[in-house]
Parts: sequence; C-alpha cells; structure tokens
Amino acid sequence: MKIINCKTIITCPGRNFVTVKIETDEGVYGIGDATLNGRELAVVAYLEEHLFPCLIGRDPAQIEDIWQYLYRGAYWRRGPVTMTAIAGIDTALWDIKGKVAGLPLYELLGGRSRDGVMVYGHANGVEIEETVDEVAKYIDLGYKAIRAQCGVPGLPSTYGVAKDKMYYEPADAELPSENVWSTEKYMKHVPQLFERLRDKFGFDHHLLHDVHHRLTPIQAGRLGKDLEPYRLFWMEDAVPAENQESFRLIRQHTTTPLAVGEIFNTIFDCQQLITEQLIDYIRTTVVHAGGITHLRRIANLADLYHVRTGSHGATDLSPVCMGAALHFDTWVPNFGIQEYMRHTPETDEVFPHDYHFKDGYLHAGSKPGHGVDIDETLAARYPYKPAYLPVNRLEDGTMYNW
Ligand code: EZ4
Ligand code: CO
Repeated sequence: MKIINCKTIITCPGRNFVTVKIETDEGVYGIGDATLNGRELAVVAYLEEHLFPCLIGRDPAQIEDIWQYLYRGAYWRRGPVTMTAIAGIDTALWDIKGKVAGLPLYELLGGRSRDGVMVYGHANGVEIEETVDEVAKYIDLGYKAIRAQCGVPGLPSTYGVAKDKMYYEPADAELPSENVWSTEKYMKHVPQLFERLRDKFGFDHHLLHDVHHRLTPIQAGRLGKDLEPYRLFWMEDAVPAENQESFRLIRQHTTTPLAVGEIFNTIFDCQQLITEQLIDYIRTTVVHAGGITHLRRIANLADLYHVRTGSHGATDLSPVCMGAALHFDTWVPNFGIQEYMRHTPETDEVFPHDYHFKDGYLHAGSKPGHGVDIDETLAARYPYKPAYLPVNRLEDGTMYNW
C-alpha cells in the first residue's frame, strides 16, 4: 500500500479546525486533527510545504519510521507548530492501520483496559452562585467530575468565564482581546467558590480547577494549601511550566494534586516533572504532542512514576482528536481522566463520530480506526475565520500570562 495524496481541510463550524487527510492507492484513507488555536495556518503551511511532499509513495503502515523521519529527519526539533503537524499525520496513519486491520484503534494499542473513559465537564459563571447552578446541571447530566471556574470580583473578565456556557471558546476576536489580571483578587476568591460547592454538593463528585498559568510557585503553594479542605481532583497549570523545577516548591507546600501539560509538545517538556514526581497528572494530548506514537511514550514514562493521564480536551481540539484520545484512554494503563467540552451541533455534523457519552463516561465506539470522519462538502460551507486567544495584563498594564 502506498500514500498517493495528502491534504488539509480547514473548516470553521463555529471555530477553526485543521484536518489532515491521507489517501492511499487502495482507497483506504485516514484523518488526523492538526488544529493549533490561533496559529492554524502556520501548521497548514508546515504540512503542505514541508511534510506532505515527503510522504507521497511511502507505505502508510510504517508509522514509527514516518514519525522518526518527520521528527529526527527535519533537524529542527520540537515546537508546537512542528509537533501539531506531525500529530495530524500520525493520527491519520493510525486511522488507516485500524481500517486496514478492521480493528478499533484501542485494539492496536493493546486492547481495552476499562469499560468507559471518565470525563470532566466545564462549569463556569460570572459569580459563584452561577457556577453553582452550572455544576448542578453537569451533575444532572450524570458527570462524575466537573471543573469549576468563576469570575473574580473587581476584574471585568477572566479565563474560564464564558458567554456561551456549554460551548466556551476563548479565541474570541480577530485580534487578541485584552484581559486584566490581579493575583490577589483571584486568590482571595477561589477558596470561597470551592467552599460553597462542597457545602452544597458534598464530596461525592470530583471537582477540578484550572489556574491557567497565573501564579508564582509560592503563590501556587498557598492556593493549593487553601484548597486542601475541599479535596480537589486537581489544580491545573498553577504556574507557567517552562521551568520544570518550579513545581518542587509547590509540592513542598501542598497535597492538592497537580496537573500540567496541555501546551507541552514533547516528552522533554515533562521529563523532570515526571521523573521527580513533581506532578500527578500529565495533560498532553494527541494533537499537540506528536500524535498517538509520541503520547504513548509520555504515558509509558509517566506510568513508572505514578503519574496518570488527564488529556486536554477543550473545544479547539477537534472531534478527530477526541476520537483518537478516547481510544488511547480506553487502552492506557495509567489513565486518570479526560477533559470533555462538548462541541457545537454544527461541529458534530461536520465530523460524524462513533464516540458517545453515557453516565459520566465517554465510550470510544468500535468502528475500525479512531471512528471519526469528516464531511468535506459540509466542511466547505464554513470558511476559515481568523480568531485569536486573548492576552492578559496586570492592573498597572504589565503584560502577563493568559
Ligand atoms: O485555554 O484550549 O483546560 N483547558 C484550557 C483551554 C485552553 C484552550 C486554548 O486553546 O485551558 O480552555
Ligand atoms: Co487548561
């Protein structure tokens, strides 16, 4: 079997998605997600100009060799654009392998390790009581785990607070919108949110929180400590993680479990975090960490150090990524949890899929490959629209982390 054609499909059914499609001389094709929020066309150019020409004529069964060719062979390694492009191709090749074998992807990885994949949904509100109502909705829908975010008094807007609650999309403007941040105001407010939630709902559901890279290590230690009475499933992205050693200080001060990694693209971004047991959950996912082939390596390393997976699953990760991630989650021995933000009905229509939600779990389905397809005619009806993630400034105007 030979690869005869590769292309990207760009579509915007509410938000932008980049999909790789690889076609073979035997008629079998595979697809992979290659969406990098706010930087979509950089990945498209990398794929079309630099990677696709190298794939024509190759045997799609040689997934490992192709991965090594694209990673090592490029000389220039790592980085979000490169690794997202490689991920799109890698996912499409696994999809082809599954279709050729007539097996769902989780069977190729080693088979099912669990019946369903526990997911967490996003509850958010401008005020605490609004978030409380949203958490109640997720509990009614059957969720076992819910991430809770809320607005901070004195700050006009912040990460995690959405106009459209179920379909939160932070890339909201043609040029980056600007948020204002105060660590002091935030740190005073968050423990009140979780006190109220535990008071109202008790301890039967997992609660999670995303700090979105906004603290210093000692502040994160303090917040983790303040949240200990509410027994969070995790505190996510407490500090920017370029400096992996930062987590040592957080660890010294709190037993609140730590999650990080949605913006990591290789095992080298989390090597120290894992081997020194500085985190509890690694959030790398298929689309931004080099595909199934590389994510498997990260998960295997993590398993040796009691670190479990908790893959990123926001709406900017397309249903193709979600499908592949769910097969991965169904297999991976050290699974922790999977983030699940529902896509809009328009997006679900463009990407028909085999996965489904039931009683707090997602089920990968049993179709060969990852079980997600793309309706190209429908996709063409939603042309690309430039959209950026916001930027963040402190109250005195200093640029900060978003
Ligand atoms: O801000 O996916 O945990 N989820 C998140 C997401 C990210 C977006 C960025 O594109 O932090 O909402
Ligand atoms: Co996050």
